[in-house]
Amino acid sequence: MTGRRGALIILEGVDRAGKTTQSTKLVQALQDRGHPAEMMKFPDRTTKIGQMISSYLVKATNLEDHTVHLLFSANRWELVPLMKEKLEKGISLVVDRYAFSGVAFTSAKPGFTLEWCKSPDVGLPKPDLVLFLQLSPAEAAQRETFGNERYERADFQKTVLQRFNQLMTDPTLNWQVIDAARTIEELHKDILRHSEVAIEQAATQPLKELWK
Ligand code: 2DT
Repeated sequence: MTGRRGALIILEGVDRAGKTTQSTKLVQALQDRGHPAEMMKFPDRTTKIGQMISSYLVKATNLEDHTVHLLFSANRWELVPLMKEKLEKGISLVVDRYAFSGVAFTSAKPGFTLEWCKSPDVGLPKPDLVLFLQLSPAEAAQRETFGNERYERADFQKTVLQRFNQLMTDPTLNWQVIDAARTIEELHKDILRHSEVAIEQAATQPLKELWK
């Protein structure tokens, strides 16, 4: 590889924290400042695997819990060649959810350990930055109501938040907790600042493997 690689930047957080709004704004701001950047989101509902996941999320179909966990992971793996290609070309990727959502949501179900949930995602491209949009359950409750998809329930989301907190104790990852209870512009400024630092650092470093 010659030249600078792009950075892998992930946005995580509980539902209604503003991940999608912030991902869109971040990509736009990076491009405006001369950093090639593209947005991705997981699950990517456009692939065949993604369509199975989508049908499960809208409750059109039921899938066994381990099975759907592995489908979410497979949906990331099927996009790894494309992600690597873009990163190597110097394009930074801003990704709305990644393996951390995968682990936090499944391990919030009874009978799942963090270790089991992490294993299918071991070896994915390792993020250079994981932004966690922090919003307390009380603050989240003041935003618009949940939709009708699976997992959109306050009690379940509370457990998901606990699992995210466990994942954030991992010192091998560059977690940055962002207070999402502020205005869209305030959050954006913070997120852009962290992202530009990560892009600068990633440029000269090889891409590593997650949880390995
Ligand atoms: P969106 O509302 O962002 O489309 O997410 N989820 C997501 C999992 O359970 N496992 C995963 O690996 C990922 C990426 C979180 C749809 C829901 O899917 C959950 C919310």
